[in-house]
Amino acid sequence: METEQNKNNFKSGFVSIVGRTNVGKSSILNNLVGQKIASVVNKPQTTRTAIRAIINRENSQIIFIDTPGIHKPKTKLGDTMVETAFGTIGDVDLILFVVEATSEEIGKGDRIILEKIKESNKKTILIINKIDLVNREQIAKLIETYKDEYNFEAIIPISALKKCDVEIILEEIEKKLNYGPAYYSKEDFTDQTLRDLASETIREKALKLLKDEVPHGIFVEIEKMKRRKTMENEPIFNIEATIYCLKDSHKGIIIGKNGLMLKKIGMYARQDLEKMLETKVNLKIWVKVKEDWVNNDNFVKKFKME
Ligand SMILES: Nc1nc2c(ncn2[C@@H]2O[C@H](COP(=O)(O)OP(=O)(O)OP(=O)(O)O)[C@@H](O)[C@H]2O)c(=O)[nH]1
Ligand SMILES: [Mg+2]
Repeated sequence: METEQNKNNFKSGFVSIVGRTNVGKSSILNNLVGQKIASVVNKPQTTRTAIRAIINRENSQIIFIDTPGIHKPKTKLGDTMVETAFGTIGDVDLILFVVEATSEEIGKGDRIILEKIKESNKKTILIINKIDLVNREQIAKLIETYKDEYNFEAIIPISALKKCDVEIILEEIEKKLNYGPAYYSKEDFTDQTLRDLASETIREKALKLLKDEVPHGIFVEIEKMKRRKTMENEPIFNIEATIYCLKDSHKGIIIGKNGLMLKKIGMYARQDLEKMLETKVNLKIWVKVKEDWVNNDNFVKKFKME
């Protein structure tokens, strides 16, 4: 079908960012969009759902899908996360396959993803991330290794921490996309609602501050989110949230001695939320136990792709 934009050489398409956990997928997405959409933490399994981000360029609209990292699932939540990530491969126009420059060879996890890509036969750009951590020879060797495996549209070594590197990715993607209309309004930059962004912000702070298995078992629900005016007629957001965790002992750790840990999580989250919402924020957080929710179908279904 020929549309108005088609005639004007407008391009569009869906691009899924896949890769093992912790390789830097969400960092790439945030830097591409120039807005913090997805949580970035130096711990595995940070991203839990497929998060869409929209980039509007002069002659194209690119919709990125950040996916949960591929890992060996140990819970029903883990199963759903991996299913979601692989599920996107079939649905998109192009895949960004992210691997770490520090890998000497193709590891087991990367191999599984590579095989899925081969099966799909989709156009794929290989991103070798974290090149700031290795020397040139190592990058060159990794490129050679991957070249023999698949007919990649391009192989781009980057550091997700550098803005100019991510620009190169956008140009390469635009070249490979088909002509098509803009699917989203030009003002949109994500499909995440304010509630999603608020709950992710709180979860990210908890992930960063908590240790061991505690952070992986938390789930943040926004109970209330309302903009109102203060007595001085200043706008303020009232946000009430609950952090669910797996066990009583975890609840104690999250609240911390004299409530200090919860205070810290709340303080850092509030700072980010105030920046994001551009108003003052009044944030209240409760902690509740929801035993073994990571294996509870009713809870886990919230993370399934719609
Ligand atoms: N040195 C270095 N660190 C990076 C780079 N890109 C990402 N990181 C770090 O790697 C860690 C993981 O980054 P994320 O973006 O959360 O990784 P992810 O692939 O989305 O992880 P999951 O959501 O758990 O699958 C964070 O601590 C980042 O700051 C990079 O280019 N260089
Ligand atoms: Mg992520």
